[in-house]
Amino acid sequence: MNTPNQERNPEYTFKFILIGNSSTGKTSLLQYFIKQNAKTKVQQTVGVEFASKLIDYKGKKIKLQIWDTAGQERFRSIARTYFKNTIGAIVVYDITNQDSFDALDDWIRDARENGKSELDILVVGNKTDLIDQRVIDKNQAEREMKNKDVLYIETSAVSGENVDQCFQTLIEEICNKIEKGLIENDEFNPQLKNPLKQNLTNKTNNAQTQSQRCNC
Ligand SMILES: Nc1nc2c(ncn2[C@@H]2O[C@H](COP(=O)(O)OP(=O)(O)OP(=O)(O)O)[C@@H](O)[C@H]2O)c(=O)[nH]1
Ligand SMILES: [Mg+2]
Repeated sequence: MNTPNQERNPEYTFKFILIGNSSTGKTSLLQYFIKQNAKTKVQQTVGVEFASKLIDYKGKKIKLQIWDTAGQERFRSIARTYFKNTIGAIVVYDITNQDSFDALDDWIRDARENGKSELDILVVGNKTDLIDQRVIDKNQAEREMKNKDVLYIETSAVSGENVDQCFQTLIEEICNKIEKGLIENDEFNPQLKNPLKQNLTNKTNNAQTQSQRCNC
């Protein structure tokens, strides 16, 4: 269990963003990750939603701030404004939906154009529980994502398969880069960078989602 002090003073704070076509399961994946069970009714996201969770990674406390964007076209320009300071982008498609797979190039381009140069991108093929409806072959998807130089994982927000691993994969990748000195350590340690800002960011609650619009 996390103590109030650990909540206030995580070793790192990582900002992630969830993007991808509407109905691919971004909100469902986030809900599962936060609550550790499937949500029966999920509302289409309007604008952007926010969730925060404190993670233990190899003995380090890492605070994840996750922005869940709306996939509908009319919200796309809003989503682009949320890439500031984002270190991990999770691009979700639905393995039963060809259009959502075809749209990946656009979403990846958005992430690369609007995110930091160090931004790590993880593509997620969601809805693996719908085995009979799969239209995207797993091996083909893995090959294509390797060519695009992005990470790849398949998940189900209904069964929970690989949901934790999805976030874990990005955390691991980023921590490896920090260890190798490829990303500045203090970039994600607000205590080192700006103590005042740290106090402000820590006002978000752990493991709790809340709808809000924020341009931080
Ligand atoms: N079978 C199955 N259904 C899923 C899965 N993930 C999400 N869904 C369903 O797909 C629908 C869309 O899920 P959402 O989480 O709202 O999708 P979204 O990507 O957040 O959509 P927007 O907010 O419009 O961008 C809902 O009916 C979910 O219950 C999954 O892994 N398996
Ligand atoms: Mg949503």
